[in-house]
Amino acid sequence: MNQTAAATAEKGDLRHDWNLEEIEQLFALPFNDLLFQAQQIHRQHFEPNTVQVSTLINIKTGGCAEDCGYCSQSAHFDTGLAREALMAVDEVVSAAKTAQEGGATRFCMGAAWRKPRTNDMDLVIAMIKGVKGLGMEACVTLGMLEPEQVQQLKEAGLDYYNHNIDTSPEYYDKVVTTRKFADRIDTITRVREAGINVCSGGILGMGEERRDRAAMLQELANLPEHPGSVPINLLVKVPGTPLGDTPDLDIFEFIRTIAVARLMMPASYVRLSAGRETMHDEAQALCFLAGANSLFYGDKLLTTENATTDHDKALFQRLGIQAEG
Ligand code: SAM
Ligand code: DTB
Ligand code: SF4
Repeated sequence: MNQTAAATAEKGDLRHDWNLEEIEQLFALPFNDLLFQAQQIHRQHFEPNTVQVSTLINIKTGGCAEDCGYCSQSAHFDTGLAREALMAVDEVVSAAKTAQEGGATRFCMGAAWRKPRTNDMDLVIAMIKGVKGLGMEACVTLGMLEPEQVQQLKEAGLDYYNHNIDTSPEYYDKVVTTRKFADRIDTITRVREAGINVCSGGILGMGEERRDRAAMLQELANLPEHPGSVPINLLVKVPGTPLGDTPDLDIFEFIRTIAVARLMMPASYVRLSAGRETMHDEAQALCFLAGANSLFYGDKLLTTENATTDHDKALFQRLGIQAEG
């Protein structure tokens, strides 16, 4: 079947009918075969040495009502993080300008909300308009959305909405209990149906099995449209969270997951996301070979450290990678 998967993707068809067994067979390929196939598919859809660069900002920090077991910002855990109110619009837009000067083409604004309140939306919309006014793409991640909020975001010109499914439906309640997997899919559906690009992926290394990683990719690829952007995060272990001392995932399993995501969603940007700060350069290089073609650029993610911009500039140079745009 691996031949079938590769052959189908070669024809340029985007499949939405993946079954778990065939995905697990891709995972089980010898590492070199898997990376070779993924790189071949990657080259049919993308310029191979170009990486899309997004910069993150946390526009509202901490105090979140949800209990996501990985998150520094949940009010359920004591992680020592100080809560902060929603940032001012001009501060956000000036941070976007700095990111643009540094080479980012997309600015992603994250808020520690279960869902935005009606009053919050006006400010978020002003932020989106400010970022768009600079000529950058705007992305926000605000939690669950009501249909009218989705419409407001669309009217503001939002390019991407990030809403991760994070893990398999089966493993979901081991990670978060304050919402259901289906809630995530509902918001993703509303966003897609409003014509906003979906950014959705997940986190690896939360103690899940390979079968969960396969099932997570199955959920993403079998959506009516593949998400335009698929962030693959490696768990950042935050002390004080339930997942703070989860054993390390074998880095080759992380790279395999990137390769399988590339094979299943050939035309999507696969983003090498959280976790780069602790990743060796060699592992990151293998992620690019496996088909990752987007990353978060900037010294900070939302609340934790990212690989530094100086380090990334040097890595791009050593690998002959160009930033897109
Ligand atoms: N509150 C909104 C939500 O959960 O949809 C938006 C912000 S939330 C911090 C965005 C995403 O960041 C999560 O879905 C998760 O995938 C990722 N994330 C959060 N904490 C992480 C961690 N410690 N390690 C890796 N990824 C993390
Ligand atoms: C995504 O998939 N990863 C980003 C972004 N989308 C919002 C967030 C990573 C957060 C890492 C932990 C932190 O900095 O708090
Ligand atoms: Fe809240 Fe998002 Fe963190 Fe979950 S991941 S606790 S929803 S900020």
